Amino acid sequence: MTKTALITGITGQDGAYLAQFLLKKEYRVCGAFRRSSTVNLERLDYLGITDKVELVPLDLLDLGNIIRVLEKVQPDEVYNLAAQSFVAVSFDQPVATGEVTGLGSARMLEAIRIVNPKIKFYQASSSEMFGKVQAVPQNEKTPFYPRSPYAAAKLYAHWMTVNYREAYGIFACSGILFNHESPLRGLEFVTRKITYTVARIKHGLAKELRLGNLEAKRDWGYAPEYVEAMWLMLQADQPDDYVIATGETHSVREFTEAAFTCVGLDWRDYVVVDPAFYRPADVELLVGDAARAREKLGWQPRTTFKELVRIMVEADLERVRKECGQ
Ligand code: NDP
Ligand code: GDR
Repeated sequence: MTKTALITGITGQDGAYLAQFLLKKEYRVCGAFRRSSTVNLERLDYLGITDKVELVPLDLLDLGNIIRVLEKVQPDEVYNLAAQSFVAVSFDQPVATGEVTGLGSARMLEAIRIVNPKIKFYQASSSEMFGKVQAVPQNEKTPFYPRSPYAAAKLYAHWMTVNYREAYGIFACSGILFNHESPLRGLEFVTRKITYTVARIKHGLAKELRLGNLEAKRDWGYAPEYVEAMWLMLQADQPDDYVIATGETHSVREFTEAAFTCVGLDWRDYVVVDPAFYRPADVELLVGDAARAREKLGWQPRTTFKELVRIMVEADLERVRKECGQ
């Protein structure tokens, strides 16, 4: 029988890749988007799947709206990917971030409890919850120490997910995903900012790349592989929480160097450190241990750091070529 999935945050990076993955598995995919003056379907268009997804307006701020959408769509699985997901902005908009990223998940869980507690639920949790890290590498047992309003909101949503599982028996999983990137990553995030600017520099359209903290280290994986882990979690016999990561860490400086090397340039000739991009508090080192996911879900990353950088640089070179009509 055809399964139905409801994905919140369908217009974002992960929403688009997850929709593509579930369509291949012959799901009926309903994509929840928030109403705005211009709905951004760029990523679904990029993957050529806009017409294959049933789009439904949904705002995580509105419980009544969520309840009506669940009643109408009748999903078997809900993937809650919607969030104010940019850490830097969360320092300027802490309350709005809490409303969407924290309480938004609580509303979704509450709606599931009211409409149909048999719906399986995936929560997009984050390695940012480890923040000022208490152990290296981080796994599901590592204590959390959030370092931003975004991370604090995600931690609330994580514990609500655990609580709805334990209190009401809902099949609710929290995927603690480490950074994952792709050509569909938003331009405000450091990896895409780097690869897009490198492509513009290569085409003579930019002269410099302004960055903040070059020493921050992240465990960067490839987004299309990470959405597979979300699905695997909801197919397991029992609901649980899983770290999803590559187990390797690299600094922003290393990512920058690798991206410039892809186009035969020396990063030191172009990068300007600009304190405007520093955060009031930053997360200095993340590296995940995904052993539980490997053992229980059979999930493993496949794309290496160097391959990831190359995929992103090549996609941006192609984009910039088209943008300047070459
Ligand atoms: P994006 O920022 O690309 O996408 C976020 C999505 O949330 C967009 O579709 C956005 O819609 C939507 N959204 C924002 N506010 C609301 C709202 N009030 N109601 C409904 N929808 C809303 O994020 P990613 O795809 O990168 O990440 C997906 C999820 O995973 C997020 O929750 C993120 O915090 C989390 N995460 C991401 C990681 C990563 O490395 N990418 C790692 C760990 C966790 P719109 O297009 O209208 O802005
Ligand atoms: P992050 O991603 O905060 O890890 O959150 P981001 O790419 O924004 O920052 C990574 C690190 O790079 C440093 N940095 C810069 N960051 C940005 N955006 N712009 C810059 O110019 C810059 N210079 C240095 C940052 O200080 C930081 O240390 C992402 C999001 O997808 C979250 O939603 C998700 O939960 C986590 O990944 C896991």
